[in-house]
Amino acid sequence: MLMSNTTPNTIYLKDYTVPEFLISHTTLHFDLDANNTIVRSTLNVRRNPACQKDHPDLVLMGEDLSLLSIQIDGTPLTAEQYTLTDESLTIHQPRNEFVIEISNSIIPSSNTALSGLFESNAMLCTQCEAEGFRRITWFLDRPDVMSIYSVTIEANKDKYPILLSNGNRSEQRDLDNNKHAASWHDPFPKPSYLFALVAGDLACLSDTFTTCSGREIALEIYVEEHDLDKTQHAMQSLKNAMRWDEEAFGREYDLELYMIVAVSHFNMGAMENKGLNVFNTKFVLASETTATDDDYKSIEAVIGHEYFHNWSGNRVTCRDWFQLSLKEGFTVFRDQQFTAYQTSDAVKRIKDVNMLRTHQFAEDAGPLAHPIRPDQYAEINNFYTLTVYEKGAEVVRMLHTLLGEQNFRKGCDLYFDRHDGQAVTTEDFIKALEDANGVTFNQFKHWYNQAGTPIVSATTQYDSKASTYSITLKQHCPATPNQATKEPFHIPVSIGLIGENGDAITLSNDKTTTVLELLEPEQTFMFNDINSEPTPSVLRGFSAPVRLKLKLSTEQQVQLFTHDSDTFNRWEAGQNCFTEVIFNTVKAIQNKQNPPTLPPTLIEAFRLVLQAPLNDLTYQTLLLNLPSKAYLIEQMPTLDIDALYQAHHFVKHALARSLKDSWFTGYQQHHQADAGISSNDIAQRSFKNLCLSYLMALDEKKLTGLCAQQFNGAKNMTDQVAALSLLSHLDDEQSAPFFDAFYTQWKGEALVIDKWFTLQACTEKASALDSVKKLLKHPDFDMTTPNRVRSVISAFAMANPLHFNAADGSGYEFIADKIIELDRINPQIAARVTNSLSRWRKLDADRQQLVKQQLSRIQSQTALSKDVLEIVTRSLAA
Ligand code: B3K
Ligand code: ZN
Repeated sequence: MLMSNTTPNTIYLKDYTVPEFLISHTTLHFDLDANNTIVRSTLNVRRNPACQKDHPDLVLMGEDLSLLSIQIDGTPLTAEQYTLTDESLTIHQPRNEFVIEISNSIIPSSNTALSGLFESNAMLCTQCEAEGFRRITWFLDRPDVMSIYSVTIEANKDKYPILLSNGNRSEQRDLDNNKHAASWHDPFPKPSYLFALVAGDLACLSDTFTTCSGREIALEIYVEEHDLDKTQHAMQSLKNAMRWDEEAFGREYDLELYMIVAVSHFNMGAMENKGLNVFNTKFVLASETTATDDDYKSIEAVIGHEYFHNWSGNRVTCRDWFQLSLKEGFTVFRDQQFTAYQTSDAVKRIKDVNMLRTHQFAEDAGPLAHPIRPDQYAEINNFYTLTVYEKGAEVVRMLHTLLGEQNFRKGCDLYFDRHDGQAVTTEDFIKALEDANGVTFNQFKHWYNQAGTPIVSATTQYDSKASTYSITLKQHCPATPNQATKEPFHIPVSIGLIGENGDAITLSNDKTTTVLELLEPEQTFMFNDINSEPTPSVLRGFSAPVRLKLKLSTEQQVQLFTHDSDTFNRWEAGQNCFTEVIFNTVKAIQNKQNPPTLPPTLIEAFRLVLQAPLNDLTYQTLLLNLPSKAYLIEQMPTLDIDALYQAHHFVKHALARSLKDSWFTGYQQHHQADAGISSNDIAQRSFKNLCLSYLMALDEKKLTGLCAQQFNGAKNMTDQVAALSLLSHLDDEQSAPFFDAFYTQWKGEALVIDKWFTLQACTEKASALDSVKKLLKHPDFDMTTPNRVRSVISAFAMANPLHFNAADGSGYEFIADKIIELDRINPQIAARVTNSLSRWRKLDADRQQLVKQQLSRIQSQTALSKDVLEIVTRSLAA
């Protein structure tokens, strides 16, 4: 804890030095008790030959620990031989090689920060990434110290019949006093952040997986007994992921056992601890009645993500936390490829880009912008960001685009081979891709050290006499904190040309798509033998994380929306048209003029898509979806939230009215209350729920009745939540009975009740903030459960921009109160919520003042965590 107004200590990448000592073997003994756990650790320590320092001290990190005893090579240390502070245990000038034994106690039941060893319901479990291991015992808690772990856990047999740790089981035995012990050994050296321990009364779903080399792996998913029937999908997802990683990346699983444990109290989605993943229940548990189709998909994606870390993160890990994107960006790219393979390339790409542009671009445009490999931090947990993860994945995707599938794979094979068992840097990753292919990526590396979203402006010129078509691309990247100017990026711009009749034009590479490599601030690319002026389809597949500025006429956009063979750009054309229409409507509202009417060609193009039988109905649904309000907020230089909502409603209403019959027919054709969870059922549901949302925009009694009918007759969570979400904006008298019915039906199902909280926190009704305040008094609300906090407080701050940005500042004040309260319980979660106050520069002058007041109020609190202090300080910095 820090005193108020102190700037948190900053750690710099440039200061990195190799560790002075290494720990070859770590033996841990736990005597578990929720109120007093005794940890005994035995570390085989030796001087690091790579460190040049003479007689260094051994500085072990530790936090919130009580020291019981300490000895070296069997002899207790005298008081002069060591120094203890709140953050470290220093052994003065020890020998070159020795065994240190430390005994300490911790109190898991009071660990509400959920970092280290903590209690969740009746179980005990750990979270060590990034720096939680030091809250268990003193250690060289840094990722470049990799050690082999042997662990013994001792506990009461009734309370904790299941005792788990990393690696393979080595022994289980009974002890006196109704206790028992289990021993585990993990043969793979690992950094402390991958250590895990779980103890509890858990039920288990078991299965097996036979690897490509014929080894049989035991698979075990542990949950609380009452959730056992919701684990099948997670198990199938795990098997799919294991198979895919063998086929797509040649990666085989290494231990005899792979375990997943679902816990209710967790700061994030899941954690890739070696052989023992710990998951938020949200990303494990699913049944048709309790989980939506999207929940099913995210479970498969997260299970895949954590599994893929076994190679990209665990076997090859990060040298230091600045390299976080080495494992996270790469693993997100791998999980995206996996999901695309399991579902649809087109749909997956659109969803990922939508998320990136809505949320990561916002981060890159605000005071918290940082490169995917940051060069400084105060609290590393604040850097598990969309930039490090999602933009990091885009950077890997660009490398994949530039090298092509096969060469990219060659590079990855070399990377895994060369660095197996090592802790490395993003430079090492690039070097492996370069060496495997005999190429260099010097300029490309700016993607790692420069923050901000580049703007690429494109202009075109057609010369009918010479039959040439040229495109000029200019790049520029706005300033970001600590980086006023930038070097030009290496940007792959995938492009195709569409002829007059809508056909794709064959380009000089005999293909209809080619990748232009933009390296200079400005570059012109020429296409020959082009017989009439084409429509350009630029940045196909969103080939780089940039903002593209390209002026196309409505006719050209409609042509792309109708004919582009690139599924991403086809969707993008529709989005661009509607973005323009909505922003024109915003302007009209601001100027108190009549809103413009929708271009008839656009409505017609929409009608065609709506009525056409397409192969991929989920893709068709996306084509018909208006740009979200969140996306539009990011696109607006100065936010006018009220005008934006009005304009969005106006355009949606106009589209709903123009195509009312088709929406209605679409709904009737695809609505089947009894449908299951086949991909076709899921696609039909997404389509008809979109139709329903247009119909509800008409605000007609009969159509509200249709929605109510869907709610009442719903046999799956997707339909129930889709209907309830549409009903949630009606006045209380109309919506309350539905919320009451939902609560009565699902009381006790925590993940479903989270949805109930969220839908109320996100209502557009004027009473939103009052209901949020009421929800916090609900007996099911609990500040120590991150999922619950996210379902109400984060939902309001991040997903209800209308009321969060209320003109009187009540939204900001409320969130600031909650941040202050939360910070004393769980700093990581509090810091996440604080992000919502960072984008004040895009608000009007009055609101800017209101947010700044709240940020300063938070900053002036005593004993603020460094997590929140860092976000507040950076948010306020000029
Ligand atoms: N590596 C973890 C995230 C840890 C977050 C620590 N604050 C999950 C993941 O990205 O797979
Ligand atoms: Zn990850």
